[in-house]
Amino acid sequence: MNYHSSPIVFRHPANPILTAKDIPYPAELVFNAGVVKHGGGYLMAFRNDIGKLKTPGDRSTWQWEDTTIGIARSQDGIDWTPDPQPITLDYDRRMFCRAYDPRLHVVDGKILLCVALDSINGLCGGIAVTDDLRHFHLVHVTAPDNRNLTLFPDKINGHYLLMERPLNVYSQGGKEHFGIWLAESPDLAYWGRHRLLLPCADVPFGQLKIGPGAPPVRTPRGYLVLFHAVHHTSEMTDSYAEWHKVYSVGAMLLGLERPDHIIGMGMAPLLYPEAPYELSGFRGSVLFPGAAIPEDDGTVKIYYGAADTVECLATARLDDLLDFCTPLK
Ligand code: BMA
Repeated sequence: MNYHSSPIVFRHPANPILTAKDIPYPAELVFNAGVVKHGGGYLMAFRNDIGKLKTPGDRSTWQWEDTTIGIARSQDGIDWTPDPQPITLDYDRRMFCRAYDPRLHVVDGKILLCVALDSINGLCGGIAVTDDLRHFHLVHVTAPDNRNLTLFPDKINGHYLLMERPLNVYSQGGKEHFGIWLAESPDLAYWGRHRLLLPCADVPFGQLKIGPGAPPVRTPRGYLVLFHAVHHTSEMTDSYAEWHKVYSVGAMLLGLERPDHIIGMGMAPLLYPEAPYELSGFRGSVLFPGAAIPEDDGTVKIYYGAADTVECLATARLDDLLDFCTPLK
């Protein structure tokens, strides 16, 4: 299948909008950021992989020495100024080795950060709170294997609502074939009512796996959700061993009263790797959406990591995005 980006999205001419050279501390790959509007401006939390390859020359074991999460601020959502230091997150270093792929939310006026956490016992998701945007405190860590957590902007029936993406390889014959799930909590710490929202089999361009990307946006027509979707291609998308994957951006619409009900979905990618900074980098052909910010002028800013190397911005009209989600019966 020959996919391409939808004509309703426009890459920003300033792309990439944040790269390692903008960061005032050691930085090598700056990508997969979360963004919220806060305090009259914009706030970004970005991933920064640094250090040396543990096994130089052997790309099949590429692993970076460390990953930090940085904060950057902006008045217009385009020009960003990073804080002087990365954040601290209080994960147990005997258990976990890194936190990455941050998502930012403001729920009930509180800033909430979701992250992925790697450990020798598996991949987990974490939810953290902060008072000062420097020190973050974990209030929940999932059991492995699960990550890509994103929270809804409102409580539903008094409960926080979360999208998550378990990596349930055992039931999939050891292969990737993962979908998006929902869970609820009265307090962010205790989660229950886990249920499947969208299996990847329902996404034509996400046959390997899909995962929550941008936290849901409340619109008059439903919650707009941008997600990442991964499919296999016979072409080598990166010289990384066995790397035949393409990560693109999909869109769906969930009911306002029933967010566990999908009312519309784009059956083709919204954004597909095409620009040079998307096609090559640490890992080519990877688009990883982390935020969708609606603006007063009817447009939406879409933030996404590109090629696991830089952070980018695209824009679309909200009405076009909603129309893009074909109603489902
Ligand atoms: C996923 C995550 C993302 C990354 C993507 C492509 O599994 O690790 O952080 O952007 O792979 O490498």
